[in-house]
Amino acid sequence: MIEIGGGDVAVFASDIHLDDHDPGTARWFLEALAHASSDATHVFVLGDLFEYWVGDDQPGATVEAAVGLLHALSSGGVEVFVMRGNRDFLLNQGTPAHAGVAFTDRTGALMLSDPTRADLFGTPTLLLHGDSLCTADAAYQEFRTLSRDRQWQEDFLRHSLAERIEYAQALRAQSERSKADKRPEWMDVVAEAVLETAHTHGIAAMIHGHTHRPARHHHHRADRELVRWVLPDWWALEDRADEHPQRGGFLRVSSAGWEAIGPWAVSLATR
Ligand code: LP5
Ligand code: MN
Repeated sequence: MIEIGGGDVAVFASDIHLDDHDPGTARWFLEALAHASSDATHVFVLGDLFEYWVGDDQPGATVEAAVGLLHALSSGGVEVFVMRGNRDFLLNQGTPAHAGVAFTDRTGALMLSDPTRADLFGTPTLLLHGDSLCTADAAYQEFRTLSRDRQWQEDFLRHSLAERIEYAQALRAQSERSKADKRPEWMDVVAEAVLETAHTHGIAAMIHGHTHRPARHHHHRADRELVRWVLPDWWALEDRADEHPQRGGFLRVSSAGWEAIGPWAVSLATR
């Protein structure tokens, strides 16, 4: 189990969806992460760092920039943890034809299982991407089961890079189409799943992303109290940031407490 305490400073982010199609967000996030990590001992990315990931040979300037920053952080002594999300579940899974270096070797990051239990200054906490809690979205859960199957992944990774990129883009388009037919509540966590997961893991706090509904929730049931932090997604929005103050930011956990930093802190404070 991961233990954070004493003089540690942990910084959490998720759902950045980095890709060359949106260099503004990439620049904003990488600068913000470098700044937020200046006194951090631990950095956690809880899934969907990338818009999609077709294998560790994934090309692109944005990938290079992100890898460069994570490497700089880890070589500077920060412990960097990366969890796979529903977009980048193939991170660090290898590619049969690729002689390049694995994501963890290039970045010095460690992959985190979903979920992972962590002790944060004495609070037993579960770290997740969040998609596993969206149990009302049956079509997605079916896809999730399939795409996390190692044999399925190996078969996919045997295709050429160009073919994998084509499949990924087709699947992204399919995802956008299928979301248009889904009720909004299907794309959020199910309270029962949250409480059941909390009970199974015996935790008092949860940190996840994925739903794009940043918040700090309090769940109560019988003998259990749970604080659930939902991290914000990132989207630069150029000049419309005022319309979406909840976009972007980190959760920072230190001996001073649990604190939202960045744009989303404003919307949390006004709740
Ligand atoms: O990502 P987002 O926010 O749009 O929506 C997610 C769920 N969608 C996904 C799919 C990702 O967007 C695409 C991931 C690209 C990965 C690239 C590498 C692997 C490529 C493999 C190519 C075969 O996760 C969406 C949820 C939403 O979150 C909210 O929780 O609703 O779920 C879906 O849209 C899934 C559909 O409901 C079901 C799709 C079935 C497609 C089955 C294809 C199986 C194999 C296809 C072979 C070509
Ligand atoms: Mn996600």
